[in-house]
Amino acid sequence: MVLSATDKANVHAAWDKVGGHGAEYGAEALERMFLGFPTTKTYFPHFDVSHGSPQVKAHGKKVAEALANASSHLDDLPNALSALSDLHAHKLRVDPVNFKLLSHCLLVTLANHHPDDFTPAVHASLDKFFAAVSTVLTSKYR
Ligand code: HNI
Repeated sequence: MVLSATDKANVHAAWDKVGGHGAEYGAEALERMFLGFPTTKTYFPHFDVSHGSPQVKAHGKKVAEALANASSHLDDLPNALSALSDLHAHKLRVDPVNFKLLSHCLLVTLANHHPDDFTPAVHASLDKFFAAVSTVLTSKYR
């Protein structure tokens, strides 16, 4: 997944817009994933996944921080996400299809909060970004 210079600029601009809302958006994306794709809940049997759950909020913050970190290391995602890649592949063993589901929910969440910024071009760049992150997080399975 190669991000062009324009894609990179779009990703940086989008993350600037997210600003201090990362944790909130992360939790919203997770809630959308759990509701829209209930099979994803099987990876979180130890979580209260109901609306407003403190566990979902805390996890949303972690996911958002990882994505913010990724967005500032677009030229070196494998290195920036190495530890998370080990975790998801070797310990959590999340089936790669689930990354597409979470990525979709992240896109919907961003579109919901920033409709005017979510142009087709920005949509495409963010989709490439999430696909690139997902590729790294699922790269150690095989
Ligand atoms: Ni994921 C833990 C980031 C996709 C299931 N995940 C984390 C952590 C981060 C993270 C950060 C916390 C690591 C730590 O504590 O050291 N996950 C991401 C990112 C993506 C992603 C950036 C993709 C964009 N994870 C997914 C998907 C699933 C998933 C698609 C399953 C549907 N992740 C988990 C589970 C944990 C987890 C399960 C452990 C949660 C816990 O706290 O027990």
